[in-house]
This record gives sequence, structure tokens and C-alpha cells, in this order.
Amino acid sequence: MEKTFLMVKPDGVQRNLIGDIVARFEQKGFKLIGAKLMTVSTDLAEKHYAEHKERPFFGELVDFITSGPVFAMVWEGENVVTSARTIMGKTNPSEALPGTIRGDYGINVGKNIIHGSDSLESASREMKLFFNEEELTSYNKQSETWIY
Ligand code: RTP
Ligand code: MG
Repeated sequence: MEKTFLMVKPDGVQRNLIGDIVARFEQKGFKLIGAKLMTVSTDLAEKHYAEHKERPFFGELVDFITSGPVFAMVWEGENVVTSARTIMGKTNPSEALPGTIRGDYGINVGKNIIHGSDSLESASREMKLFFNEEELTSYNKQSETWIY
């Protein structure tokens, strides 16, 4: 089954949005298979955002993501990579639609509440950066027979 890496960013944690965000993905029908509250090191932040290394906002991005605890998660489900990005809304919260996480809670592009992998390849790479294999679980949920 497809997996994605999601992370409530430091602003989302400080604004008490972990519960709401987890609830949205749970209620959609996706399955949480790993989660932890952690502080991201500069080294991990630079690896995670390596694709943006040359962008002018890279320093700010690394400073922000290391500025306080994040809530890192792995979710599983059909088409979860794309679906999670839809639930999150556009990168810039000022363009994100109401009903999306960023549309409901954000204003500024630098403080956009949540990260989600943008492809299957990113998901696999990011999951391995943030989680050991033993930290991820696999289990059946009876309720899934009512979803799929
Ligand atoms: P993310 O990786 O954090 O899930 O966000 P994303 O895919 O929607 O957007 P991406 O293009 O990967 O950009 C990564 C993060 O960089 C910050 N950003 N700042 N100041 C700026 O113009 C600017 N542009 C992007 C955002 O916080 C974005 O989430
Ligand atoms: Mg991205």
C-alpha cells in the first residue's frame, strides 16, 4: 500500500494543531503507521530540503524547521501521496482553499503548518530520513473494509 511522509511544522505544533491535523487524515480513512514528536537537527533539515539548497529562502527554511518540535508521521492508503497534498492545500496559504489545512490555518508562505511528500520518490526518501524501520508498524484495520 502507498505511503507518505507528513510533518506538522513548528508553527503547527505551537498553535496546537497536531490533533486537528491527525484527525483529518484519520477521518479521511488513511492509516497512521508511525509518528513521533522530535526536534529536527540542522543536518537533517538540510538533507530533507536539499532540493531547495540554491533558493534564496533556504537559510530561513532550515532555521524555521529546526526552531522547535515537529510532529513527524507516516500515513498509508490508496493514492495517499497526492491525496495528502490536496488535503494540505497549496504551498502558499494565501492561495490555499478554505477546507484545506493551509487554507484554514495559514497566511504566510514561510509558516504553512504542514509538510507532505510531493511524489512517491520523495515519500520513500523522506520516510527513511526521519524513521528507522522499527519505528514503523503494519497492522490491519477492520474499518478499512468500509473504505476500500
Ligand atoms: P513542503 O515541502 O514544506 O511540504 O512544501 P511544498 O512542497 O508545498 O513547497 P516547496 O516548493 O517544497 O517549498 C518548501 C517550503 O519552502 C517554503 N517556501 N518559502 N519564501 C518563499 O518564497 C518560499 N517558497 C517556499 C515554504 O514554507 C514551503 O513549504
Ligand atoms: Mg516540498
